[in-house]
Amino acid sequence: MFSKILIANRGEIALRILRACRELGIPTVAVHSTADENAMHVRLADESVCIGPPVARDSYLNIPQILAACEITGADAVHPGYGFLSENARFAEILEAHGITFIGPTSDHIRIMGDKIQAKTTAEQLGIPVVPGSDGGITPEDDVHAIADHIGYPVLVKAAAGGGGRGMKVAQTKADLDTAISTARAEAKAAFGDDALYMEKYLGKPRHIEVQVLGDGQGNAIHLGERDCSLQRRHQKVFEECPSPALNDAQRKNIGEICADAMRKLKYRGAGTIEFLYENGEFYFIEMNTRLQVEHPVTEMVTGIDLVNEQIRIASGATLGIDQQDVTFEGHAIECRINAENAATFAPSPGTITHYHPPGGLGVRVDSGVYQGYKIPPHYDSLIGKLIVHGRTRVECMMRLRRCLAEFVVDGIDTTIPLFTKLVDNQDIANGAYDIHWLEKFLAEESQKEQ
Ligand code: MV4
Repeated sequence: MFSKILIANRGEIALRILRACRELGIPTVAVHSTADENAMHVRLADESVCIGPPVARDSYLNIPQILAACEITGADAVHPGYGFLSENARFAEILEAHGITFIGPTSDHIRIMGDKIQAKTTAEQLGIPVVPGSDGGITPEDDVHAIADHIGYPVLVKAAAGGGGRGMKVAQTKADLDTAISTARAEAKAAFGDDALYMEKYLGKPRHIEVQVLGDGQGNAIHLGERDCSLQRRHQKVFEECPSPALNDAQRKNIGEICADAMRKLKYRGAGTIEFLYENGEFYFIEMNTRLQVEHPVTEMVTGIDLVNEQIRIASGATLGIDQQDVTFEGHAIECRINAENAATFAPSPGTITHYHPPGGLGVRVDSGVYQGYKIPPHYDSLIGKLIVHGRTRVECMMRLRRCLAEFVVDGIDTTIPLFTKLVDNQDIANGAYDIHWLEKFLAEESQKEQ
């Protein structure tokens, strides 16, 4: 096992990792920017190292500084959390070259999944159902009209280096195709310095359903069910649940086994998430994330499995300690992302938290990095915490969530809590009847009402 783990992140996820380390009896090192001197992860860690100025590029993304922090403290492993360096294959390679373990997949697997064309080709070879589309990328020499006619309109042009919704263009008909491709190519070149594109059938009203997997890099892998993350705004998830209200046990088992089998063949190591669009009873792979995800707690609440503990054990060379038969799904969990933003306009709202009272009680988990008197710096993303609620049924979970939202006090700044108060009382949400476009439509209607 590791003698010391450096946590290359901040906020709630740094605390989440720290807690897993503490339970394993492993000392921790926090790294922080000058803006985060008073952050909770710095206070709770056994040691801390300041790695640079507020701007993330010079601190949380500064590889030489993080390496130096490992050297100074004697950390022999790094947990990257999510965001920042978590899917940076070069970072994983550099750490390994210095004899430090990257708590995550191999750099090869990170690199494959980072290229959305390679990810899709790999998924298809592994037996995962994919969205019908171009066979690999589309080049200027290809007969793109023939490819699109074969797929059938509408088609979606995507950037290989994209993901998270950047660099996508829909062509409703043949007349839109050339413009869609040239604008997508120009945007991809400008945004990623890589103009590789591919084409897919455009799905009109899918849900976003993702499968959690764990592999040990030695050919053992399991799935931990799915999460429904359809409620998004501008490609940012807002509300996530486990299980998906759209699936039955047989469907879960089927897609879960397909994913676990694929991970066995790939000899995948660590935690991963296989993302699908789900429409008319069919799953279509879109991307794979090779990191721990923000919404991992809903899976933990329903399975009772500590994903960060498993990531650390696996990274230390242990084999997967859990058989698929040992994974059981109990009840229902929902996560609400609490952002320091106005609940109607989504304007960022950094500043000092004057009063803080998180909810508690049975089935309630609050993962957060804030405290009363804490000043939220303006330099980072606006996620300040997550409210995760578990119930024996979805109805019980929703009732508990309503109670928790009423109890939650965060004064001094605007938060997204009032949005969730509206969502828990909405009939479509109560029915689980939503797709990836539902939230944006709801927000547009709400802002009309305000006028
Ligand atoms: C799609 C799609 C429809 N058809 N692919 C957006 C982010 C990226 N991860 C994939 N995305 C989409 N891919 C096909 N073939 C619609 C989206 C999409 C979306 C997906 C998941 C959650 C929210 C979304 C919002 C808009 C578009």
